[in-house]
Amino acid sequence: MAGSTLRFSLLLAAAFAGRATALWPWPQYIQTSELRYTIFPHSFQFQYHLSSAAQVGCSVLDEAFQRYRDLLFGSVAFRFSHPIDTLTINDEQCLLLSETVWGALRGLETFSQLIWRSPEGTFYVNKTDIEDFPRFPHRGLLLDTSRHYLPLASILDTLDVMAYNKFNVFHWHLVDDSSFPYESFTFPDLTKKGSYNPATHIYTAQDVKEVIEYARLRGIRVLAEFDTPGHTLSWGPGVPGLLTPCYSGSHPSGTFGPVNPILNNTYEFMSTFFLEISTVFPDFYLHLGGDEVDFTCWKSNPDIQAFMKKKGFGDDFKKLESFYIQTLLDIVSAYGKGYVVWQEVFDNKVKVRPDTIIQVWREEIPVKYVKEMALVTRAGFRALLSAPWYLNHITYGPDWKEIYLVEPLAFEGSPEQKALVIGGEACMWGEYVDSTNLVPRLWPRAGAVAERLWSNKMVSNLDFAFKRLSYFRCELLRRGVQAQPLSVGYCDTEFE
Ligand code: CP6
Repeated sequence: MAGSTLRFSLLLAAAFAGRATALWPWPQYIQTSELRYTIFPHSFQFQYHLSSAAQVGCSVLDEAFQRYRDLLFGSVAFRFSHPIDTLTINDEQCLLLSETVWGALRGLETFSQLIWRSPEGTFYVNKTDIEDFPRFPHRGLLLDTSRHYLPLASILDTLDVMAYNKFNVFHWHLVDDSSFPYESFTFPDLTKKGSYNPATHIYTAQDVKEVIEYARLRGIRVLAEFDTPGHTLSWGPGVPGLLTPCYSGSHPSGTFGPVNPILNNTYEFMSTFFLEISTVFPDFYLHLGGDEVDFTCWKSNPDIQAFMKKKGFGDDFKKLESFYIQTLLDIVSAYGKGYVVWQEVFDNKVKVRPDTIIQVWREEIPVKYVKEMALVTRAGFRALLSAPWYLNHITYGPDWKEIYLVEPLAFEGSPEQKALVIGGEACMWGEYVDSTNLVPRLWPRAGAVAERLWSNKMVSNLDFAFKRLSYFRCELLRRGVQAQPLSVGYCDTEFE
């Protein structure tokens, strides 16, 4: 208890220590002082410490040094291709210690947020000590590239801003009912017939590689989602026979429903398709969807009715859904991948591997999301929280506050259960979002989720958050991100 009291007083002290209040998200421990150092952009340089395991040639950090130099000093910076003679006075060095390159990346971001500029244009950094680490290991952001195609540049720009916020997982909801922009090399017809425009509105293998590498260099994993058996209308044209034909009375109506779960062909297709996906996306995890399966079409189809009878499923279509998902999960498991699924898979009592991650997204149904977190973790599964973090929902007013005040562990459960919450994700569904409105709708609102997932639970004062987030939003503008305002006011940097 003494430790947490101390932490809190440090936090308050820092709140009044001038420019350090610009940090977002707030670090775990910070000690700042009024003492400030001048930074001379022309002689400033990032260097690997002599004792560092990482040295020049570590692409993640070499490139990060370049990016942060540009971000901080822009065109005033002069790039050294050789180390300059260093007169090292202790007070003129800033030391960043980290066990991993990923931690060093986060530290560089924090450092960049500590530097400020006087009205005369001089750069300063206050004497500061920080110890930092994330509260949750999974800090994700979902983008939906099916309802509207997002140009590659929108995705890459988003990854940059994610890194500014210390997000570390890009959940790429690649395909859905509306379009299939992922270019599959095993099934090119999926894209040719399922994308909005196969000449322009697709992600080629090269694009996908670029996203993955751009994300990696910023310490971000790419979690690819291929959602089945629902949300798959766009798969239909490219793979004849994959979707269930719906019936009106005794005749096919000409419309299609979810993936047809009763055919061997379906599973053969999924085996081949997910073999490709397992190799294209290097992350251990794939997201297999499983949400919002509409049973109307399955119910109407006589072949499915007969299959239900044969299997003894009665008229419980959840059993049919479970049959499909279980088969799919076995296929993907065999490729050595782990998986994340939406909560319905858990709600419908599908037998999943014990290392499955359940993503909780429903606010109220079948139970309030807080209760769902308790149920999922009581069953021993790891959980991701998304229900209160739907950024596609907008209202007039400061809605970031509600987002910010969510406490992911505020459910009834043992410490072991709480430890199963690995984090959460902000979701930006795309029905009403494309590249014209993505950026201001995301930022700085997603930042509220980022701080909740990074900072100590006790960092929850709205006035303190408002000051820092407003400042951070201005910093985003300075960095070229069209982030929307939190309230009335202006930024010094607005018209630079
Ligand atoms: N698409 C998919 C969606 C949603 C989900 N899955 C969704 C549902 C409700 C709201 C927003 C988005 N558009 N594939 C649910 C996980 Cl409010």
